[in-house]
Amino acid sequence: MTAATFSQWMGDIQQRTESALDQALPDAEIVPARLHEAMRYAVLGGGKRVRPLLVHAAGQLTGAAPERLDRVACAIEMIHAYSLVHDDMPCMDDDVLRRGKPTVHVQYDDATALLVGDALQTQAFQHIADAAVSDDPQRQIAMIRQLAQATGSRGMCGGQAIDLASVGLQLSLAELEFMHIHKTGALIRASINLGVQCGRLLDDDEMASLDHVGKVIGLLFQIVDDILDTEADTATLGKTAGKDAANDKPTYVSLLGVTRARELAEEMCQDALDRLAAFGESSQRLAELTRFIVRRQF
Ligand code: GRG
Repeated sequence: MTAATFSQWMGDIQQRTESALDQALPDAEIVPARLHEAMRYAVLGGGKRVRPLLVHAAGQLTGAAPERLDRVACAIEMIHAYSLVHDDMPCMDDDVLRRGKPTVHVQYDDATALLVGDALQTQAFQHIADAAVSDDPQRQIAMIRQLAQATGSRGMCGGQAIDLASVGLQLSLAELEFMHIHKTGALIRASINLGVQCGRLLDDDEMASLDHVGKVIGLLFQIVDDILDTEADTATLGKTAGKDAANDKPTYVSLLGVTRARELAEEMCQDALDRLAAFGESSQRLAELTRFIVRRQF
């Protein structure tokens, strides 16, 4: 394992992801220039890049080539950026601030924001299909299928539909969990599963264990997001704080209170770390990243 500290590693992956995304997106001068400029505005120069970090950390478990991980990381980050652009639109969460700057529909217009999301989603699938991310073409097709499932109506879009239908309702913990396993969790889980599959094959038990880790990290990411929405300020988050309560949305905090929500996130973190311990040193970055996600301040 490299001697770099976790924060050096994180900075390195964030930097290489920025440059890989810059390369992967169409130039802002290419016609239709306004759409391409807005796509770049949505993706570049912001965000924690948690999903690319997860892809790279997971890839270390199977010795995956960094270039393959970049490709998967870019595809997933483009899908994530698309979801943020659409989520911020007036027909959904109606927000004006994202990653510390005006949201895409504010900076451009609604129609452009819609097209940015559409184009980023298709660009993501083109990007992951354009070059080998596995030695086995059948596995590559399976990976693309998994990403499609995580993104669509049985994944992130489905979770978003449940979220929109839940405003003003009192959900049970199980219902809240179901929503977030899909809305936020599916793409986070896919980040780990796809990152792992860029390298050597693992057996079914190992894959199942890492899939469980992905599910747990997806949920704890959302619990922390709910806590930060109540505790952090808008400047720190780079997005409007306090939106969940203002929109009467059910959250882990509204259901459990901050103290229990924080405890639950720590319990889930420990569950993930216990599973990762079985993979020894190769899981170091994923374990560190899990702790970072729980303790993050933004
Ligand atoms: C519009 C199809 C569609 C889906 C939207 C993920 C999502 C579904 C909406 C985002 C709204 C939201 C605030 C969800 C909570 C968790 C989350 C995904 C937060 C944003 O992700 P971060 O913190 O953002 O990784 P950065 O900007 O750091 O990339």
